[in-house]
Amino acid sequence: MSRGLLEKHRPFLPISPKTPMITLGEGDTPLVPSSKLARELGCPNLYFKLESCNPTGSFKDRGMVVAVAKALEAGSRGIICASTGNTSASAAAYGARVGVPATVLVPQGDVAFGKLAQAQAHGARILALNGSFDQALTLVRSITQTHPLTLVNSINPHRLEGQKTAAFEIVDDLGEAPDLLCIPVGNAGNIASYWRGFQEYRRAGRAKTLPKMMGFQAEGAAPIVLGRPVPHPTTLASALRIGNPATWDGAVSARDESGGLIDTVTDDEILEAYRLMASGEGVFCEPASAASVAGLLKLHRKGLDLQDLTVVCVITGSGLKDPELALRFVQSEVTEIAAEAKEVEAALLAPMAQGRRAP
Ligand code: AN7
Repeated sequence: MSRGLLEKHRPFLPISPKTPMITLGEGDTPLVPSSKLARELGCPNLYFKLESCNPTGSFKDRGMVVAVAKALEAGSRGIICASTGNTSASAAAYGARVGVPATVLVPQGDVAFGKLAQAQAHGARILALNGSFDQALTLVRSITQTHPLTLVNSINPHRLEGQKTAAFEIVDDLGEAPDLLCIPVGNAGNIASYWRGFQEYRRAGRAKTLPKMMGFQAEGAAPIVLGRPVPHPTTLASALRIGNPATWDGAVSARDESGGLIDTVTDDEILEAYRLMASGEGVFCEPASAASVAGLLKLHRKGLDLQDLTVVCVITGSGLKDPELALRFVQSEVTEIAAEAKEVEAALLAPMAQGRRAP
């Protein structure tokens, strides 16, 4: 039986005797060794932290379970968030789980279909904003000043507390911190959480070293790399369409204190990594998650020797969130046949045609 994240990581979390120990089975996600990329990059110690294996298919559940437990403890009447999709799916699921109504503000037309379907299935109130994620976040910040709703974006400190537990698990699995942690950066909460987690674990004597934090933003949505907000962020990785990250300072601290970097990856590089992960590693991630792998590929191309480094790429969300994108951007072929054995045989003998690849 799943103990759940709150129970498992209790000593490191803001849990009081009154905190309800809710769970949907979040956390404890697999750290899977790479097969193909490890060889191609000359990086024998390359691992993927599959946060896509969380209950709603993304890392957001780690922070959400803490934020919702604390909201319940405080007697909250409702939770609200702005989201590029995954936060809303997670808030909707945990809200449904504990019977607290969830309201989510999403940028209209900008959220992957699967994420919206999740929020709808869990019964959240969905407000599709004629505007950007950044505007949605500004709105929920101001609404929660005057309405008795709990904000469950990563501005809520309990979210980052929960998300740091992924760093603990990586150290537990490897027996030490990795040398490099590659991670996508959007609203920048996650990179700050991991950094906090690695530091706390070291202070607690569970690790001797700290990783370099290697964050990657999509080129068209790279405010931290540019050093200024981006008014109209664009990238095919819809989860990363964020122009003014809430945890900007935390991400910069993680980068600078760890001796890491925050760099850009192009949409083409994201797609290349997305395809490689699916067809070469058997890991179907969402494009935003592929940014971490795209970043590692970029480091390799620039000549970084990965032979003696232990590297973890965080796979933040599942490819199932956006099946339409997969069909648009991967080589695929569906052969229609009659329901007869000879047709199956003929199809098996025919060479696989080169599938169509969309531009
Ligand atoms: C798959 O759901 O911001 O840098 O509103 O869905 O911690 O924001 C999602 C972000 C990476 C970026 N990977 O993480 C939201 C939202 C996936 C994501 C990120 C997101 P942060």
